[in-house]
Amino acid sequence: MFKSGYIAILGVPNAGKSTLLNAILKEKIAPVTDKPQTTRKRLKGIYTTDVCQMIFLDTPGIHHSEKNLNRFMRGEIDEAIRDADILVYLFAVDSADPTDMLDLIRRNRERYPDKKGIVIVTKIDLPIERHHLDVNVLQQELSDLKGYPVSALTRAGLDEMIQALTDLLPEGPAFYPEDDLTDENLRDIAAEIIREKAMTFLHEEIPYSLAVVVNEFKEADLTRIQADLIVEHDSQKGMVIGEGGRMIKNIGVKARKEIEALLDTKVFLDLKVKVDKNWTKNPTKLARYGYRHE
Ligand SMILES: Nc1nc2c(ncn2[C@@H]2O[C@H](COP(=O)(O)OP(=O)(O)OP(=O)(O)O)[C@@H](O)[C@H]2O)c(=O)[nH]1
Ligand SMILES: [Mg+2]
Repeated sequence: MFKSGYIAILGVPNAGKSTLLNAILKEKIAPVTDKPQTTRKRLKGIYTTDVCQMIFLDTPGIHHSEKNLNRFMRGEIDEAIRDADILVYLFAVDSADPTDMLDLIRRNRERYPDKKGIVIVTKIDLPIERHHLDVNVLQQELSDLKGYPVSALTRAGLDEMIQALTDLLPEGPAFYPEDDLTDENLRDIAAEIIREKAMTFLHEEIPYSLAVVVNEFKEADLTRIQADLIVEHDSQKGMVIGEGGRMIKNIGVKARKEIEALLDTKVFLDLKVKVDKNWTKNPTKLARYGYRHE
């Protein structure tokens, strides 16, 4: 009996959702930074074994804000919940306040009483003085859900988690070829790699004002990629370019290396910085950068 299904990974910003997905796949397809709100769009990660196929949905972090971009991100979470057979509720040990997650779980239970759920506590590799999560509260509030501790960094507990998910999966066929890791195309993954590197190097509000557009993507022995880094205020442009162009150069070098590893070719990466005023607040502009629901 083969099993298959969709599994949404849900958690607050920075909980470690994307890192967990990359660890499950043993391949980096999801952007990860130390800053919250890295993931903006739902991302499929496909994990296939002899007995099952799990289609994981990495989601943006649960976060309240009335900005249009954040509204889009909340829509992405809602759609992932709707599509999922199993809901993975991810809590990081270093995060003390489970209120947002408990609210989400309550809402999901009312709306989708038949969906299965599982609690995963991650980042257990962190030193004990950084463990602020009150596991007793989770056990009281979520007594009907099984819980598993993991570390995406050391891979501790991952096999047990996969086994628990396998048990919960419904019977069904494989939806994707067994070698596929995602349905995302290389051009979009490259754009996310560039955004990830820019987010990592930049500070304050700039990471949240960035979009990346790939204008040219020609795969060859030397792959040619031209991309624009879009910011939303004139004052941000200079910060992204940096003194003497140093910032944009660093972003380019780091992104190029990772894209070369992904494509297994040499890459020529040309980055430009452009301003599109207040794009995060304007629905038409959001759609231009791929932040729209089909
Ligand atoms: N020590 C430790 N750090 C982790 C672990 N998993 C993730 N992190 C770190 O936590 C930070 C956030 O990780 P992400 O995977 O981007 O978190 P996320 O939940 O996807 O965040 P958003 O996309 O912003 O919602 C990064 O700095 C990761 O390196 C873990 O198991 N152990
Ligand atoms: Mg993420």
